[in-house]
Amino acid sequence: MPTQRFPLDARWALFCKVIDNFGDIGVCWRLARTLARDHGQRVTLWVDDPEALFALCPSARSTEARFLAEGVEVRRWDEPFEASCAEDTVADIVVEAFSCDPPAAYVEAMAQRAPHPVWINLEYLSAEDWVEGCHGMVSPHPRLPLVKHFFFPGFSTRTGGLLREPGLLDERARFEADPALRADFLHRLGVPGPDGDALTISLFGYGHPQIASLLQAWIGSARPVRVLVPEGRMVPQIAQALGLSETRAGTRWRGGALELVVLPFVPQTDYDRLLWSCGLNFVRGEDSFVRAQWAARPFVWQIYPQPDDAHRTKLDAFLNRYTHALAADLRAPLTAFWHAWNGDGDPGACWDDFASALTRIAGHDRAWSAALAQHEDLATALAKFCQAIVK
Ligand code: TRH
Repeated sequence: MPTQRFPLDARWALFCKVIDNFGDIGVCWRLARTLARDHGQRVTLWVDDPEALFALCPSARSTEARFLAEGVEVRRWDEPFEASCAEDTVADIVVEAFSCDPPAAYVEAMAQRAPHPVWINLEYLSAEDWVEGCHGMVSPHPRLPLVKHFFFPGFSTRTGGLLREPGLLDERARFEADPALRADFLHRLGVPGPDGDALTISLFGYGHPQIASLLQAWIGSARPVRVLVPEGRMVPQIAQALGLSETRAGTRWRGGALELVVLPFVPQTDYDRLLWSCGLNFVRGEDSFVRAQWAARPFVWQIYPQPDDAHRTKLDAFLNRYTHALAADLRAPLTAFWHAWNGDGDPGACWDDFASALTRIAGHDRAWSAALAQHEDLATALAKFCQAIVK
């Protein structure tokens, strides 16, 4: 479904607390940017840790508490939050990401404003069935005349959908159609020469206790494997397993069928190009997980671990949806590898079966991505949702 620019002309405030890693700011920055750039909205992004934003968007770097980046006004969310700061900026639509609780002074100012702003809690992404029932539910404030609306991303038309910028899939198609774009992109990242018949893999993850076993499987693989690892938590573990003394971007290692290259952590817009350049993408958390699906290539998801193994239910809910239309002889190796990569099994031992299935799984990923693209994207769905509340 082509993304439509929506008619709303509103002031938005997005609140983002960086709990850890890059997923909180990754989702908020992507939403803020698409609302401002693609849909002409006036957006302020309040973030408590702008450094995380600068990692995703180095050109935004600023020492100011308030600055403009790619059409978005970014403001540092300091505590204590000054009430005057809230009063002059209360927006028409207030989005708190992942129940991060906007500052009390801001919420008080929302209650003073007439009409009251639309208040959204943007939830975490899950493929579980209960999400459809909870999407759009409301929660009245215990004391103030305000109502919070729960907006759930998701994989069905009865949810808020997935973030997908207009033109993203056309951009991917142009990139895929022009091998020179890919070669130039990889060259700029320090990846040496063409990959020949190697399987090129991007490896983004939280680290893995059994990474050594997977590296051994790649070293002994029949097909050459070129692994591109962005700087981050995975690299020290790999360095230890391979005995590397260097861990910085530019580090290369060869052994058996494996060629490994440490990449710089790329800007968020380039991360899509990295995914489009690979035959298999290891992704994690929430935002990279969604981008791998827009890349329409085989991928492996390392889910964010939660207490009491709650993430396992979430993992299987996604696997059930995603592999529903997959032939049983492909579903089994895919599921075994995904489980192993999430701590239930040995990824090295599952690699060969999974690798043999990849060519056919790739066809499925194409279809899966195209089917998801039939749904309305999250920014459009959110704006329509807010507009319906205002009316
Ligand atoms: O970093 P993540 O693991 O994020 C999270 C957080 O841990 C969060 O607390 C949790 O709630 C959430 O997961 C579920 O993974 P994620 O969501 O994929 O975010 C990574 C972002 O980093 C994403 O926007 C892509 C981006 N990125 C780059 O811009 N450049 C890179 O080189 C890489 C590897 C990633």
